[in-house]
Amino acid sequence: MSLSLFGLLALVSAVMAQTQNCVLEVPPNPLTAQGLATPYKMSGCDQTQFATEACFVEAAILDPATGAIQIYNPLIINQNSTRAGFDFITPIVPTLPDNAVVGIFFGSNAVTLTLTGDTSTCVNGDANGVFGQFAYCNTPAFFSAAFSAVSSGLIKIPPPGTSTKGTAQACPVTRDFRMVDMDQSDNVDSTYLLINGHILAQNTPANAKKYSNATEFNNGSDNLLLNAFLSPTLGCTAGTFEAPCITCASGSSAAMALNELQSQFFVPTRGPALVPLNDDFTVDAGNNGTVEQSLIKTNLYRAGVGQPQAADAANASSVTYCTRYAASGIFIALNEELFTDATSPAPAASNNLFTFMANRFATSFGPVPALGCQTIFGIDSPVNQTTDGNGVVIAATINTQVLQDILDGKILPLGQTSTSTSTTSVNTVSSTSSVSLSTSTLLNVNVDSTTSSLSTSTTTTSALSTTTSISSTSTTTVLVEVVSFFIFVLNLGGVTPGVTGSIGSFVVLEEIFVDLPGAASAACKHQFNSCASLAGSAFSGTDCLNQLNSCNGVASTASPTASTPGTTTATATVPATTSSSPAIATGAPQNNNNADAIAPATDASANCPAVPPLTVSSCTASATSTVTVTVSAGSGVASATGSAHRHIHSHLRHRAAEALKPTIQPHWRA
Ligand SMILES: *[C@@H]1O[C@H](CO)[C@@H](O)[C@H](O)[C@H]1NC(C)=O
Ligand SMILES: *[C@@H]1O[C@H](CO)[C@@H](O)[C@H](O)[C@H]1NC(C)=O
Ligand SMILES: *[C@@H]1O[C@H](CO)[C@@H](O)[C@H](O)[C@H]1NC(C)=O
Ligand SMILES: *[C@@H]1O[C@H](CO)[C@@H](O)[C@H](O)[C@H]1NC(C)=O
Ligand SMILES: *[C@@H]1O[C@H](CO)[C@@H](O)[C@H](O)[C@H]1NC(C)=O
Ligand SMILES: CC(=O)N[C@H]1CO[C@H](CO)[C@@H](O)[C@@H]1O
Repeated sequence: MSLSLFGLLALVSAVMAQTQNCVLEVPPNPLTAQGLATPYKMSGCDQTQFATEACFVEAAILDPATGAIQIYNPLIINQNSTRAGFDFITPIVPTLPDNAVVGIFFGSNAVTLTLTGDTSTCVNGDANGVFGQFAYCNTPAFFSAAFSAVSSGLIKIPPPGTSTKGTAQACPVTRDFRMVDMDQSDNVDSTYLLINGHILAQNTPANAKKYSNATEFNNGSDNLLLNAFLSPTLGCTAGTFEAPCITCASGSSAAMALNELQSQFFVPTRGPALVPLNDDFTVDAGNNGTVEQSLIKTNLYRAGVGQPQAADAANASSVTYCTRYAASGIFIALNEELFTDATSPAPAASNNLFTFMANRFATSFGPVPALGCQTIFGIDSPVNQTTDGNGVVIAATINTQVLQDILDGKILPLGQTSTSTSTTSVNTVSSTSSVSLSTSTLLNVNVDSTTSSLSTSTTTTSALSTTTSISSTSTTTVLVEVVSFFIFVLNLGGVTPGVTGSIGSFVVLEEIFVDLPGAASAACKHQFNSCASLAGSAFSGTDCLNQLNSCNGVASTASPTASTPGTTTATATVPATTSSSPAIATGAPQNNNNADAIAPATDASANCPAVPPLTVSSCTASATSTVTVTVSAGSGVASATGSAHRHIHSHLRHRAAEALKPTIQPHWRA
């Protein structure tokens, strides 16, 4: 079985000017057992041409009562009755639990995939074009239900763990900058059988046994790369997350839904790699053959793979993504010896796992239609590749110094200069990112001032201890003003979003609730999701869960005693370490006219160890309203990009709402 990668294949295909545009007819009621067991019909492409034209469907089925997940791969056949691949073996019918929540993911080896048929729950792009090789049906609902099941303890996700070979390293997950490619999170693990060259079938254990001479085909994916190559090579197989699968020869399978879930709750140290604006699946083609970035399309894509929405373009920044992506080349170089001894996933392209990874990174880091990182930084390829007479990469040298300089902010995007004066800009950005963690998912929080020591904000300067060390320390004070009927003071991963509105109609973000406990509980859930999206090395999903439980406790008794919400100034969002209890930021109500709804401030001293990748070297909290955190950047963390200030105003709410609209009313390309 050979393997290549969707994105790279897309690139190659684009270069070769192939035009396989597949149209896949979604059967009626695709989320039911019968719909799942009805073959999807392909036109425009030939499903038997696996490497260049096949498409793949992968459903994740959740039982919300038990948390059980099963994977099921609907079959695809050719619509054209005179073609091989029109004949098929009747699909096996899955057993769905009551209230099953079904999400369906699509992957394709062709250039584009467009869905037709019963697409009422499906999204395959925005009004300006399809994603390309990816589409989904109902997966936002799947992830929402799955996140709840994780929060209530029904789903247990195995931790990815630490590698047992080579140097000890955190095992990669799919949202890891060390292993993403030019279009992350586009992978399904589906495999199918082609029997006697013309009959298509699911790769069920029975079919696999009966037709042992059939051709098994799969789509190349980051999942396969991770599960079949990187994990074994690094000694990381203990953390593989699989689920039962009746359409998989072995009876169980990894899956896109599982990879994204694991990534959600075990966030890599450098932060999660989330679909950015420069992902080639989320750009739109401009009129002149230009490529135009689209926040809407990026957010549509993210919604389909369980990733948080980006509040603004800065939150899906290609510069930030490219900066962090530099870590990949360093990771590959670090593991050169280990990877050189491992099999190449694509022998026709590279002779071992090291040259494969180096080539894949170089291509992805390269010019548009890849991520365009090289162009952003104005550098030559950081990878020097040597090929043999057949074009197979047989050696590679990675310029890790250049990559480290990008990570360290010493190499800046073209046209950008550091704005720092006496303190380092590295810390400015680090500070900013710790701030944006708390604000961008909490859109109706008014951030009064999020300042670094470079700031002139009068609100916070009194609380700042001036930075003296030029090299690596700065002080950040974060003041968040929350207008809310409900204040909950534990802030691990961010404050609870405000509950506003008026009695009888409480608003949390864009949702309306009749009663305050219901609204407060929704606020708790948002905080949990934010917490969970950050959970990883600094604090665990369990910490988030504990926080959620105590938040729900306070929420259940919340009652407004005033007709207008109170204003509370609170916060620092510095995650605690795994071993400690959730970080506590003191909330000191300033305008506390609804004391009943405000939980008592429990602790004046914030518990503030590390924000990955920052190290907290001192931390003091006053009993009033500010927490002062001194952080120092870890090595190779941030670049000198962005500004030290981040003001999130209420209009962002509307922008976010706009951005979300297409999720509700997907547009389809004719
Ligand atoms: C159907 O398949 C046959 C045989 O490959 C081909 O000649 C014909 O053009 C196809 N028809 C359509 C509509 O694609
Ligand atoms: C594959 O196996 C089937 C059933 O055992 C047999 O009928 C068929 O001829 C075989 N095909 C090939 C190409 O060997
Ligand atoms: C193509 O690009 C040129 C130069 O940027 C611009 O003047 C022109 O209007 C564009 N054409 C279209 C159809 O967008
Ligand atoms: C975007 O916001 C999320 C939280 O919603 C945060 O985790 C992430 O670091 C932000 N990313 C960027 C690039 O600002
Ligand atoms: C790439 O390798 C070749 C052969 O070793 C060498 O001549 C060349 O200078 C290298 N290029 C870069 C950019 O390192
Ligand atoms: C893109 C990709 O990996 N395509 C592969 C799908 O599976 C077939 C059969 O294993 C391979 O030949 C393709 O290369």
